[in-house]
Amino acid sequence: MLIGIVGKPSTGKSTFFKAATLINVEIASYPFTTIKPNHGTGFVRVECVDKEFNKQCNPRTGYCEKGIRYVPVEIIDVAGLVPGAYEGKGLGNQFLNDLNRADVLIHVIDISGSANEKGELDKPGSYDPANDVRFLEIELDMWYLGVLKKGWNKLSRKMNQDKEVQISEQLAIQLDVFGVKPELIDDVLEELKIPKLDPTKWTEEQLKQIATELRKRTKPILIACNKIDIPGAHENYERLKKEFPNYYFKPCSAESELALREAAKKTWIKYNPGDAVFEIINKDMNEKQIKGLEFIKKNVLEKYKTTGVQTTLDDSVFDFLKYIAIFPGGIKGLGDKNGNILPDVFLMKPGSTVMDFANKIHTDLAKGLLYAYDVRTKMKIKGEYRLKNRDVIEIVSSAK
Ligand SMILES: Nc1nc2c(ncn2[C@@H]2O[C@H](COP(=O)(O)OP(=O)(O)O)[C@@H](O)[C@H]2O)c(=O)[nH]1
Ligand SMILES: [Mg+2]
Repeated sequence: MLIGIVGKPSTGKSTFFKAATLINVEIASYPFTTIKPNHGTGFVRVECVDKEFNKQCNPRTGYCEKGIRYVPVEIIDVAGLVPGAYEGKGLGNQFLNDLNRADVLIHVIDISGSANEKGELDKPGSYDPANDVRFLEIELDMWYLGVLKKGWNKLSRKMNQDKEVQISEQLAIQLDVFGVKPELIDDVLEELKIPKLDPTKWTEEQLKQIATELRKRTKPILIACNKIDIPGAHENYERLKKEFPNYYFKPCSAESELALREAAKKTWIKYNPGDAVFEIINKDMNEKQIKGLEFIKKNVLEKYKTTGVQTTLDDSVFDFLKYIAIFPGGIKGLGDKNGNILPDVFLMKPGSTVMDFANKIHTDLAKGLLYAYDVRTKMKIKGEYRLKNRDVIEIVSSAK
């Protein structure tokens, strides 16, 4: 699972990334601070199953707080994209390629309208963030189109000579960097009603439609409306929701989330990422620090119930990609050989089966798969059983 943080410069991508990972990265009020992508581990929240078994879990990775399991996910923060990125503007091609493997994108926009199209900061309200919503999609779609068309002439000639060449297979090879499979191409062609028989006759417009549809399916976008703490931002947020009714918008203040997580790390406050409240536990903070926290409470948490960072990450994995969280466990006990209770949680694609789960743990386990147990019901289930979110599964295999 790889979540890509994207957008033009100065919208707060690195702040979002740092808040999510607590990795020290450069944050600055001038464009192109980030050139090399930042890679790190963030977390998504899953309701832990341990209390159903009256147990306390001991996570090997991530952590569990108040019954909520924070499961690791990979996050990448790429350099800011500017219009024309797909043609190489502002090193755009290179930055786009950093996103090849991303499963889902969080588009961080400056909803206060302070950053112009190049990411230069000005007064709030000086720029319309609606432009950014359109611009990013165009860049991504054109990027896909570019890859799709690379070698198109050669491919056309090949298909003219050999009628047996399967277009979906050929395109999938070309689009392999995005993880596009032949079945996905078949699906898209069917939906767009584009005949597979003679691809050499496809028009430029049809190629564009194909690129756009493949991009949508392999790089879905959530929009984090960042800097919601700035006056005037809320009005922009409400307006954009009306202007783009089918889009996902989440009010967000990455700077607030970062401040809260850092304060929690210093044990000044108790705060669990994603929560609507925090509690001050260290009374020795100075006046400025207390004022800062009060600002966040009043202008972000009380208004929106979350800073938006954690919720957007959760929604990207569970609402958008519809992933499910699976807990390995045994019917005779939930511990591993070291006595750790429910040490792991696996994030799996929708539709995953017991066999897929066994494969994810170890290919040998899958090869020798006999059956599995649904640990809650203690029922035996087969390899082809489709897993549900928060299933607890024991694999029984002839492999040691
Ligand atoms: N008011 C406000 N400023 C923010 C927020 N997030 C980031 N910023 C500021 O926006 C500027 C650009 O941030 P940065 O994370 O470097 O942006 P990037 O270029 O998109 O990576 C910095 O001055 C940040 O402090 C936010 O939630 N609220
Ligand atoms: Mg940055």
